[in-house]
Amino acid sequence: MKKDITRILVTGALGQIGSELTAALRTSYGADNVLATDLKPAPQPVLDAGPFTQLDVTNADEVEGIVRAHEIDTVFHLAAILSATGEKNPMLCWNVNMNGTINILQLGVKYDMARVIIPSSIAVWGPGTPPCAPQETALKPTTMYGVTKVAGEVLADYFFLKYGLDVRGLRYPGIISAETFPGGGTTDYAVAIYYDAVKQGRYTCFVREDTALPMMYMPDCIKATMDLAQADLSSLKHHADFNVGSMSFTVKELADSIRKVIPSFTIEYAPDSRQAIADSWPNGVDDTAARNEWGWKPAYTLDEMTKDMLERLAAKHAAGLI
Ligand code: NAD
Ligand code: AKB
Repeated sequence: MKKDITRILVTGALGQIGSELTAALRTSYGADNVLATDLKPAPQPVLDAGPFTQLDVTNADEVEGIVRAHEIDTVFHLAAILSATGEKNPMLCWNVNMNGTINILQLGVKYDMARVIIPSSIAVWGPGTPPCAPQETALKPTTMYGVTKVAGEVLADYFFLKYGLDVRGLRYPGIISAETFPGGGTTDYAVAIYYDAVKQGRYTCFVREDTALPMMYMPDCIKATMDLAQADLSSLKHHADFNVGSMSFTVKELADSIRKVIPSFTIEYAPDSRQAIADSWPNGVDDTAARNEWGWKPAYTLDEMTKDMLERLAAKHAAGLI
């Protein structure tokens, strides 16, 4: 039976997804019931918005102290090292992603938690994956980040089978947002392009113009995460590895979408080491299981996202915030 979510811990809460997910969770569950944590210290606006504690997820004792002191029954575990940073420092990626995850899972069992949510990624796939990645297919990533995401999914499913811990996870595509700049991923170009379009009217892209990857706008990412967390356990056949799709586009199509709003926008290409990572991932995902098991349905199209992103970033630019 599904248990109620009441006292929430968010790890990695200052990151791209955490900064917006924390706010959404506070709206749904009450500001004082959502403890935001991160390795980094929080700036004043974050401290003003609700409870925050600095926390290193690789330190099991420190995490347990927080779980006990705040009577945590649910964790949204977002602390991680992403693909591009992970290739620069693979052992850091292994340490944070694997030890952070096992610490959270073990505490989930020890404190009989209602739910543990651990995001996965399209990085679980590698070369040879069908262009539209099926729910069930070989997982052979060629990045350390991908290795940790595959291991994290398998570990989480093991904790469900062995201990009955209600762990859930989604394979996010590249997430696009205007609130917090992404932290060291390969899909960061799909965010940076909007910032540079607004600030300079041009962008130099670190992957080729024909690079096509699955992407999702942040409001859909937040909705997917909150909806999966609240889904009926009895309707779930999958647990930690749901494919979730929204849109897929090439960089050229993305630039064309921006030109519908900023006709003078120009783009150049200077592919770097992140091209190989992008080339190892599929172009799209089949998310039939998420649609059937918990009703997943994205809302935004590419052009709707572009309009919203450019409006938000233009307002931030005008206010001197970017
Ligand atoms: P991010 O890099 O923006 O944020 C991660 C946060 O974790 C950072 O604020 C960082 O300070 C923190 N952190 C790093 N090491 C830590 C440690 N030892 N202890 C505590 N905190 C630590 O990442 P994000 O984009 O917000 O990603 C959140 C989750 O979603 C990750 O699991 C990531 O793999 C997954 N994901 C993200 C995307 C995306 O496009 N953003 C796509 C697929 C999957
Ligand atoms: C990255 O590029 O590393 C992330 C991801 C797709 O997991 N955005």
